[in-house]
Amino acid sequence: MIITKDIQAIDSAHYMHPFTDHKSLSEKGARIITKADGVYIWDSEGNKIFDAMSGLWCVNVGYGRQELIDAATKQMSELPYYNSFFQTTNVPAVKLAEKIVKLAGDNYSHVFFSSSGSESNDTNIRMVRHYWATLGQPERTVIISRNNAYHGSTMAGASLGGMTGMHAQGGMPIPGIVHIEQPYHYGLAPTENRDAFGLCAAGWLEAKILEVGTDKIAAFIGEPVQGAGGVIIPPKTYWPEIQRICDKYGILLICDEVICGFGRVGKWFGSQLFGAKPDLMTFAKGVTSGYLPLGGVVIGKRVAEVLIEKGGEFNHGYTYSGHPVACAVALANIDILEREDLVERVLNETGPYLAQKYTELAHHPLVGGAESIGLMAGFVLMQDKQNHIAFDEEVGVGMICRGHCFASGLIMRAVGDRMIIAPPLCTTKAQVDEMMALIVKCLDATLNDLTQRGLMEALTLKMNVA
Ligand code: PXG
Repeated sequence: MIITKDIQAIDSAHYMHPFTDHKSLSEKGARIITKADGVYIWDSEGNKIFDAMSGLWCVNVGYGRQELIDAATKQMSELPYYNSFFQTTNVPAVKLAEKIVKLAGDNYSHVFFSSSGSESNDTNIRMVRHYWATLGQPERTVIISRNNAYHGSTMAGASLGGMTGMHAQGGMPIPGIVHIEQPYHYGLAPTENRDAFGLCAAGWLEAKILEVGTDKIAAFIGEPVQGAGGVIIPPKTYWPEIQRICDKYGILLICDEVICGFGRVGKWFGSQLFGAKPDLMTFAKGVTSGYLPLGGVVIGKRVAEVLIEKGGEFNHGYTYSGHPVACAVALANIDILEREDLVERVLNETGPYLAQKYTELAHHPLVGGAESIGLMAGFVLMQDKQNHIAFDEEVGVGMICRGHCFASGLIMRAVGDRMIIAPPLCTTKAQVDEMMALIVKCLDATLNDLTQRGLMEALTLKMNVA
């Protein structure tokens, strides 16, 4: 029997959480999640909550999958651990590398394993610089990334990312990483033609390449759809143009597929949907549906051939690279995704259904720029969407809305004023309906709350005049 108050007190005394203001958390106490099944989680007070964030964008096959538990148990009893450093290997890692290369397509030949997205992006930096040094161009070191990107929380990951709050702590970005503006149509140029804006945003890459020097650039990195940045879906013109620019200057393209990979947007990898052919793809999260930590980099033939034929020893690796239990769970997870056609269902059934629901949601007075792709979606809470007027930052409207979601049994994430979801890929259409009803309920509660606080007066006045 869990006594909520006791666990909260110990939590507060000893457990330092990621991305958390501990002073304010200890005042109210952390919510203790105790069990989960399918798309639902439960807290220690017995509340059932619809997890519309799949944990943290990772529990793609849903909670409580016995196949994953069995795969882990079996592998743990056979071989719980062995490394791949000293000319040894293990069967699950080999099979998983082969499987991931197959899913990635003809362009790819190898996989490097880590235990997280952050580590994988560290690997990417090491790998692209080693690649260019091997080719006799060691001055090609600079990696171009984007504002509001998320690539992890290690020094390298946070530097690649474009989160100003993260850069402000700890002296980042590290040298050799520069940023361009993100392709956020609704936020940056809502009145411009969307496709024209996509080309313009890709053009910022070319401008940066020319500014830094074409012979200095090693690679460009981007998430096919920015996740932690608030589900920023780029115009369809963006990625093909990015690819064209990378090809023109011969620079490597890295797609960070940590969120988009393994089915989130209705393809095995997001780049496959958007018409890009990255040289390297970062993955983590959905590869095991979060049941165990695993990440890695899918390596294109262009890079693999150079590293293998001419690169000598790559002085890089992690204790848990190719961890047999994590790899066995990943194989079982991919098996579920295939057997239940989950990726295809996201593309043709649940994704389009969610898109239709988000189109309807756009009629809500608070909702601006509602859009979705596959099973990820977002909108902005707007004070006056007709005139594109956002709430004052001090209002913290995202947090107000998130509070109503928590209270109503829904996990929906706030990124500033953007409210985002990424439910498990096993979510059924009936569960999409259930989730949408909760979202509308929370939006109505937020509107009511804001109205009572006198924050919607301007809008009410305008609506009355209209
Ligand atoms: N790349 C991307 C695209 C990610 O979304 C990482 C790398 C880093 O992965 P690890 O496994 O090192 O955490 C991520 C992680 C959020 C949130 O607030 C998102 C992530 C992590 C923590 C919080 O949405 N994504």
